[in-house]
Amino acid sequence: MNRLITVAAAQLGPIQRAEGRDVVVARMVRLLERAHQRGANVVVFPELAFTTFFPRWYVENLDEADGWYEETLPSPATQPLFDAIRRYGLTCYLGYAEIAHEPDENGVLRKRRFNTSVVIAPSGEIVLKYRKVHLPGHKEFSTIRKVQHLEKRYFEVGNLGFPVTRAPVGGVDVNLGMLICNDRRWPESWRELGLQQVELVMLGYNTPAVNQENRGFEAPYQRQFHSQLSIQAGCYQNATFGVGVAKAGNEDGFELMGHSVIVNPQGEVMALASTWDDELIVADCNLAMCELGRSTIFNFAQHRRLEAYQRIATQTGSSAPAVWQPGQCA
Ligand code: CDT
Repeated sequence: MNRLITVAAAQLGPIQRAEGRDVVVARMVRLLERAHQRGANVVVFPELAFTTFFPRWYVENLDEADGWYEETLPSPATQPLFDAIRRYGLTCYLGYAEIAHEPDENGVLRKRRFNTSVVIAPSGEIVLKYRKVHLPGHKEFSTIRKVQHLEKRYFEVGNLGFPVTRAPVGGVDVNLGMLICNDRRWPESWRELGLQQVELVMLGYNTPAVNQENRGFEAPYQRQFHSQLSIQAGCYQNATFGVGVAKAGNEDGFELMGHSVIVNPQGEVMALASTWDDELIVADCNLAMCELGRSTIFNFAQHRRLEAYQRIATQTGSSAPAVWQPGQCA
């Protein structure tokens, strides 16, 4: 039985540091309107969609950075987005910087900061929340980098795991999961979702167009290759559709990669963005496609071998192997 939904990736062009939320939200509302006109049921926005990619800017005192975060969702500034979601009957993935006043791991109530995404139902209700687990970059100002990447300063590691929920999208019940940017490069993230029979992985990203630490081995064109490679492999190996959505273009002199993409459970690209601007790409996704991989080559219950995977959940860094000696077989 076919289970068809229409998925839209709503890529955002650059957002300058001086640009206000009202301007950005108006751009996002315009993309929702276009998504509705093109028959979309679900729309995916980028990571940290309301602001410039602020982890490139250093601030000494984090409280000075509060203007880049959301303490409530919706707020008066973001309400027009929620109104449009309701008006057009869309399900929506939204990435934003979150301030939460909640107890830490020691039970102490404090102001906490996360790189967060939510799924918003057509009613405006938030149905699922995820906080980014794989935070790249560094915590302190780096004197050797031309551009800072201070995610480890601005955010705590996400504490919600990798949740998946089954929720209606355009009249079809769909197993929905989320990742954020760097998470897409880690097979562990995808497998956590795959083990919950995810059918649509939504992820937003802000990927600098140049790797600051390329050491002569990573050309700019390989940034797109690595992004797509990761998303295509994640989709194929977990029998799911995936939507990767960029914030793209030149923000205050610093370039972010585009190439938003929609991928099917065969790992094939269904749609690819071609600009560094606000751009909508759309694909019709038959969720019945997820069943093939899930019931054959990636039938986890039949083929996974937990007894051989001990290192994966017990060892963080890699360790060098024992040196081979002639006459020994390890
Ligand atoms: N936002 C984000 O996670 N960006 C990373 C690049 C990190 S380079 C220090 C990414 O994986 O695209």
